[in-house]
Amino acid sequence: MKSLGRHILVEFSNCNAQVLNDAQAVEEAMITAAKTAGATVINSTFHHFSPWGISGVVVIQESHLAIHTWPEYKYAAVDLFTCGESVDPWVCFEHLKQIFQANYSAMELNRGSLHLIKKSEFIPQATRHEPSPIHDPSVERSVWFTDKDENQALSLRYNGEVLFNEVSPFQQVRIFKTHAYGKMLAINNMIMCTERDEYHYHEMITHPIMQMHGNAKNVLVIGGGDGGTIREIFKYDVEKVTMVEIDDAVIRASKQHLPTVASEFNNPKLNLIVGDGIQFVKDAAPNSFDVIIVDGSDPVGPAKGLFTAEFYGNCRRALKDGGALITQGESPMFHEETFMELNKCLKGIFGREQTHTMLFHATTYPSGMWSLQMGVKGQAHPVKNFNADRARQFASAKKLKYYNHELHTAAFSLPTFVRNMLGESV
Ligand code: SPD
Repeated sequence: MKSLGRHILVEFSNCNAQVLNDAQAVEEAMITAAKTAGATVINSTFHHFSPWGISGVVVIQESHLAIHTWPEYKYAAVDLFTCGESVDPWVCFEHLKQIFQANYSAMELNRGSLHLIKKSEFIPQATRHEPSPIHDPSVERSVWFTDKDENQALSLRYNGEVLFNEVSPFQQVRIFKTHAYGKMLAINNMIMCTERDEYHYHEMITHPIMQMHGNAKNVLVIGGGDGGTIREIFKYDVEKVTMVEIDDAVIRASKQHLPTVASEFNNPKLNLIVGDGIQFVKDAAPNSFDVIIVDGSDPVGPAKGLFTAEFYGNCRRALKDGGALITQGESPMFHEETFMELNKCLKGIFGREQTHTMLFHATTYPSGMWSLQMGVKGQAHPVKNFNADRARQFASAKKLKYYNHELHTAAFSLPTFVRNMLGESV
């Protein structure tokens, strides 16, 4: 033995980009590479970056395998380091080369060359009596889903399994089982909802506008494919709810894995249309709806058109007089620009005095501070025309968990920096 360890540095190029962006596949490839070479896997940690890229380490009894991927360059940087003579790191290399369908260049370094270092007597101050436990990697797997922009992120740990994974014609729809928040729906690399905190969003996008209106019978939902918003609407005595969701995969994923969210799809008052909500409001008859709820994703992919003046102009036309619209309004901390532009757009369509902004705690959206923005067709005001007693009784009768009559008013009270962002006087 000439050295303590062998270290192979590998440049994998021209790889399969989809594989390099699939945390589960990369982790499996790395673990299998280690096992194929006869290494003993202790645990692994993989982190999925948003919008793409993966970092991960597999710790083995004989040292470690590490990777970072850049799918957009079809490139992965890989370190394969093994101590002793029992494991050949080139076996790991061969396995990964095949899985990534990669070209490569690689170099091997001897680490701890025995020409340079000598063994001395080492008497540890504390002796380990028990050998380190070797964990079952399926129990210890530690993979992170990250919703991020270039500078900020929110990450949730999940167990490495993807319960639903479909690339629809519009987007990638996935369900993960997270450790802290139960099952989670993600679209592309953005968190849409989790079992543990979905009610924050769904109660707040529904009840303030429904309580303000007071007698909504005909409601339109654009998006909302997980079903959480219609679940809340059906707590009212409505006559008809039309929901237009562009992506059937979101509905199927939610029905299959989020049954407490997708609980009202069989309601006979639901008119479910799988289609384009933007086109739907363009074609909608004027003065049709009491309330429109835009429960869309962030402004990328098919949701981009939900952030335009044309769309909100059509929505206003489709509202009855006295009706109102609410839309998920992004975050003043995470999507500052979109938040402000949307507000400007709504003020242009509905009027300055008829546009209102709410904030609530979205614990699994990056920054945790999320907005909902409302446009009113008429003179109703969400705080001044609000019947607190009726809202209190409703929230209590329906056992709501986030919304209550006091929060209704509080949600429209904005921090000074947000008012300044929106050009509203303090
Ligand atoms: N960044 C997340 C914004 C998501 C808004 N829609 C969530 C869908 C929940 N029904």
